[in-house]
Amino acid sequence: METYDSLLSRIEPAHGQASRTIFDPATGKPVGEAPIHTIDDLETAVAAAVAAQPAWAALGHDARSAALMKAADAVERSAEELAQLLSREQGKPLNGPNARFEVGACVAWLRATAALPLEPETMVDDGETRAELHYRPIGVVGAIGPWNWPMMIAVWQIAPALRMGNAVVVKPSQNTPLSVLALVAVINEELPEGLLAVLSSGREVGSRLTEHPAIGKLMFTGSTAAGRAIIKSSADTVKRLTMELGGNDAGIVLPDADPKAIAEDLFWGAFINTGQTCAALKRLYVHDSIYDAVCTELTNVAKAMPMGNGLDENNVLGPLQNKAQYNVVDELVEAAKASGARVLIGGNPDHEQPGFFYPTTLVADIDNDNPLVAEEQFGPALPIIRYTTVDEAVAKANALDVGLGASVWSSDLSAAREVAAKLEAGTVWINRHGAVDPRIPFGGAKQSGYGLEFGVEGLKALGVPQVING
Ligand code: TXE
Repeated sequence: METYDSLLSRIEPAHGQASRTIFDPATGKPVGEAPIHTIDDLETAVAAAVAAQPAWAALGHDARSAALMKAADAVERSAEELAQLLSREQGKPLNGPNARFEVGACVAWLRATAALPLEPETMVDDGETRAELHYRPIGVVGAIGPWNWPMMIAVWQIAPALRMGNAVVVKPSQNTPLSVLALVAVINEELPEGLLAVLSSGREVGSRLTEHPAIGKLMFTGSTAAGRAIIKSSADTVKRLTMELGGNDAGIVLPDADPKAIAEDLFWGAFINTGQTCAALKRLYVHDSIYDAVCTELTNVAKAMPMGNGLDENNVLGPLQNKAQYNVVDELVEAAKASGARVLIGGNPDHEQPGFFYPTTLVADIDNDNPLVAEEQFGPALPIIRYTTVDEAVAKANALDVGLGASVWSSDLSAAREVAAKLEAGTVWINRHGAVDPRIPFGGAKQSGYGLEFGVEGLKALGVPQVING
C-alpha cells in the first residue's frame, strides 16, 4: 500500500485498456501503471475539448479565475500524496527544492495566474479614432511537457491556457506520465467535464497533436531537437507556438564577488533538481583572481549535500530520471577527464549500484570548447572555466546558439547590471540563478525558443489579439 494509491485509482484507463509499468529511477521498483493512450483516445479528447470550450470561454475571467483558485485548493489538499508520487516517478527527493517544493509551486502558479489582471488596452483615443486591444480565447491548446519538472511545467502550460478561456489537451513525457495524470485528475475535480484532458503516450500521439487541425496553439517544453520537429509539423495548420527549449546557461563570477557568500546559491543554481532543470547554471565562468577560492567553497558546499533515495528526508539530491540521461552525463564527464580537466569532487559513478545515481561532480581547469561545457549535461556535473577579462567571459558565455538564462555574481550591483545587459539570454539573474516567479515573464533567446510564459505577457500568449477599432 503506497500513500499515493488513491491518486492512481483516479487515473482513467485508456479505451483499449493497455498500460505499461513505470519504474522508480532510484530503486528500479514499479511505481504504477500508466495507460497507453492511442490516436483514438486523442480524437475523443480533442472532440470533448472542442465541445466544452465555448461554455468555459463564456464564463468570463472572474469565474474562470475562481475555478483556478479552487483547483489550487484541491492540489493543496492532495499535496503530500502528489509529492510522494512525484518523488517515486521522477526520482527527486521529497525534501529540499524538490518534490514538495514542486507541488507547492503548482499551487502558487495556479493562484498567481488566476489573480493576474488583464484589461483591454486603449491604443489610441484622440477624439477621432478609438482603438482597443483585447485578447480572445484561442480554442483548444495542446501542452507537451518534459520529465524534469513534470507537474510544475504542466501547470505553467495549463493555468494560463484555462484562465484565457481555452480547453487544454496535455501530453506529458512518456518518462513521467503518472505525475501529470494524477495532477490533472485532482485539478479536474474543479473543472467542467472534457475541458482538460491528459494523454499518456509516446511521440506518435504527441506528433498527431502537433498537426491536429482542432488545436490552435501548442505550448512546448523540451529539447531543441523535438522543438524543431514540432515547429515543422505544426506549420501546415499555422499554429501559435510557445517554445521553451532548454539551454546551457552561463554564470559569470566577477572579481569582486565573495566566494564564501555566493557558494551555496551557486550550488543550487546549478544542482537544483540534481541538475535536471532547463534554466540551471550549466557553465560557470570565474575570474582568475578568485578561481581557486570559488572552487574550494563550492566543493565544500557540494560535500555537505546528501544524495540518495528521495523518500529519505535527509536527501536533497536524487538520481537522474532515466538511464539515457545518466549515460549523457557519464560520457560528458569521461570526455572531460580524458582531456585533462581536474575533477574537484565526484566523477566516479558506481555503475553497479541500483538506481541512476550520478555523484555530484565539479570539474575545474576545463576549456570552453570541451563537450561538458559546450553541450547541455542536464545532470549533476558542473564545469568551472577560468577567465582573465570580463569581455572574454561575456564572449564565451555568448558563444553558443542557446540563451535561456544566465547570471552575474558580484558585490557591485551596477557593475553586474552592465555585464547582464551584454548577455544573450532571455533572463539574466544577479547573485542567483534560475529563480522563476509567476508574475515575471520568462522565455528564451536564440535556439532556446520563443514566446513568453508567466505574468500578464504569459496570459496574452494564450489569447488571440483582437483590435476593436471604432
Ligand atoms: O526530451 P524531448 P527528452 C533536454 C535534455 C535531455 C534532452 C532529451 O538535454 O537530455 O532534452 O530529453 C515530446 N512531436 N531536455 O528526450 O524528446 C515527448 O514525448 C510531439 C530539456 O525527454 O524533447 C515529451 O513529452 N511531441 C528540457 C516532450 O516532447 C514530441 C526538459 C519532450 O521530449 C515530439 C527535458 C514530436 N516530434 C529535456 N518529440 C527543458 N527545456 O527543460 C518529442 N515529443
